[in-house]
Amino acid sequence: MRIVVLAGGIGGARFLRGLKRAAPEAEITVVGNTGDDIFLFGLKVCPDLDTVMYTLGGGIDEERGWGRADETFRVKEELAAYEVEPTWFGLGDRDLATHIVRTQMLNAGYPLSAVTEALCHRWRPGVRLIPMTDDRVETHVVITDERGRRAIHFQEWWVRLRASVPAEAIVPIGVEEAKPAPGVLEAIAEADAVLLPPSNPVVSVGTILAVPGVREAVAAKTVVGVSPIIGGAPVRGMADACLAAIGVETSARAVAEHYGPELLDGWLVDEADAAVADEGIAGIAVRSRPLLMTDVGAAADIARAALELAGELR
Ligand code: FO1
Repeated sequence: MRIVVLAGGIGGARFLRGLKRAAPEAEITVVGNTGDDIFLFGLKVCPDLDTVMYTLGGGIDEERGWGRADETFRVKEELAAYEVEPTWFGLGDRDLATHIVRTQMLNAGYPLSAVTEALCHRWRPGVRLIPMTDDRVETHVVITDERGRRAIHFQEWWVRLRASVPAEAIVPIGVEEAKPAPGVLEAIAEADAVLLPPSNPVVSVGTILAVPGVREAVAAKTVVGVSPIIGGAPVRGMADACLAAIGVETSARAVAEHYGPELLDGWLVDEADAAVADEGIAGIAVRSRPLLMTDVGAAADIARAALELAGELR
């Protein structure tokens, strides 16, 4: 069975760990979000690609959900001692090696997809991880604060501000000119199912779908999504702040309607939102079941349910 997953960071990575257990024989291709990428100290940092690679490769810091296990922050401390900014982004010493290797390869002319493949030779995530595009896309957020109305990098809004200042607009800069990375459209076309994990529907899944050609390719397939919202709140992260920015209510129903029946064929909601399954959503088959990924087994059960629903709908 060939499965394609459009994944962002922590939620997507944890879902993928369950999917691997639920479908050990499946050929899984992950199309990773790169809108969160940021250049820091001359290095290209790819948070969502690294979170998937480390989580599936066994190198993730389980408690944080991002960055490396057994991490130290000596370089970060030294940079702060020089008073260089930004001091608000936690680049660990082990993690820096990934960004140094990535940046070296990019500077040597390798596309991000080739770099990601090379990094995965070490981590062996057990899936094919492809960035959504090899072109530069960077999500920026428009806010108004004491310095007036301005655009800041998504990571500054997310990490330094903790999304505490309303996002007036969320703009994936460069996405209109971006091309799907080699293999992305082919993997989607050959897939038996495309799964939308409980990643951020705006800045992760939404950004991947915004790469020209991707949404149309995905919409042609059997697509099942897993709600990132349970009982009106995101399980983790600040998807509510992102949904508010685009005028979408933070609910399992609203996110499915936002994706739309032309994209989604099936939608899993938590038992807290069973009413959505009872009432139904036009054009989308809704099922309710526990959606908290409390451990790998729970994530595997959710992934299995998503695959079963996809099988019903194919
Ligand atoms: N998230 C934080 O909340 N604080 C951090 O200091 C931080 C550092 C960081 C470093 C590398 C990396 O790959 C991810 C990191 N993240 C941090 C998470 C990151 O902001 C998010 O994973 C995504 O961009 C949103 O999904």
